[in-house]
Order: sequence, then C-alpha cells, then structure tokens
Amino acid sequence: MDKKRIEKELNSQLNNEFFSSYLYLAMAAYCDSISLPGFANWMRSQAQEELFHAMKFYDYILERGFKVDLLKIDQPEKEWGSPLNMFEEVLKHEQFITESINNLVNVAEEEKDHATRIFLEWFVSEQVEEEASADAVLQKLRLTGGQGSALFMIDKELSTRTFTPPATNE
Ligand code: OFO
Repeated sequence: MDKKRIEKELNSQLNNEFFSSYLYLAMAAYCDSISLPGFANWMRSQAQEELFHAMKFYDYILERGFKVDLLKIDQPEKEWGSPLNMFEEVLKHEQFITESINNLVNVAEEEKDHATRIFLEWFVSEQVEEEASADAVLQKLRLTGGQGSALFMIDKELSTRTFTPPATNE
C-alpha cells in the first residue's frame, strides 16, 4: 500500500470539503444580499454540513496515523446572477464532489486500502443525497421560473432547513 498516496488523496478531499463549506457560505452571503433569507438559511446549513464532512476526513486522517495537511482554500465567487444560476452551480459542484469521492474509492481499491474504502462508503451514499437535495431545489426553480411569488414561496420553504450532526459517527 502506498500510504503517501492515500494520505495525499485524503488531504486533498479534506480541502475539497472545506472549500465546499466556504462556497456555500459565500452563497449564503449572496442570498442575504438579495434579500432571500430562506435561501441564505439553506446555504448556511449546507456550509455547516460541509464542515462536518471535512471534520470526518480530518478525524479519519489522524485515526490512521497520517498527517493532516491543511491546504490553501480557494476563494469562491461572490455572486451568481440569480437563485436559479446559483443552484445550477450547486448541482455542478456536488457532481464534482461525487466524482472526487469516486476517484478516491478507486485509489483505495488500487492500493488495497480496505479501511479507507469502507470509510468512504458513507460519503458515497451521502453524495447521492447531496445531489438529490440540490436537484430538488433546482427543479422547483426551473418549474416556477424562480421569480416573483414562486421565489418567495421557495424562500419560505428553505427557511426551515437545519443541520444537526448525526449523534453517532456513522
Ligand atoms: Fe461534502 O458534500 Fe457537498 O460538497
């Protein structure tokens, strides 16, 4: 097993998860700037969820006796033109993250690192949910045109989202 390769890939995904949190926080700020508090709430919850994902990688890296390497976090965009455009980007980003998790599974398999492969199973399932929840909002925005009273209704709906970390580390 090439431990250095696994360590590098895990740290790279740790950085991806931190970037995801940063990206969604930037989207939350954008939503607040265009007076959509429900959308901002959804993004803020998503940012918290991504921090939780990042810390799962952080803890796992330590647990395996690897070194945590906190790489530079890229600066996200500041504005997206409309909630519809923004959610197109959310879905694209989650598809990118799914691909990076899948690549990481491939590396774990190539290196016969069964523990990492099993650790990643949670993320494989999580990515199905991540894409589905982004797509659900995107479809609503597309169907309604994402403007006027429809936008107001969606904003109201998104204001109820909260993030509670799972009680067990499962
Ligand atoms: Fe961590 O799942 Fe979204 O990015």
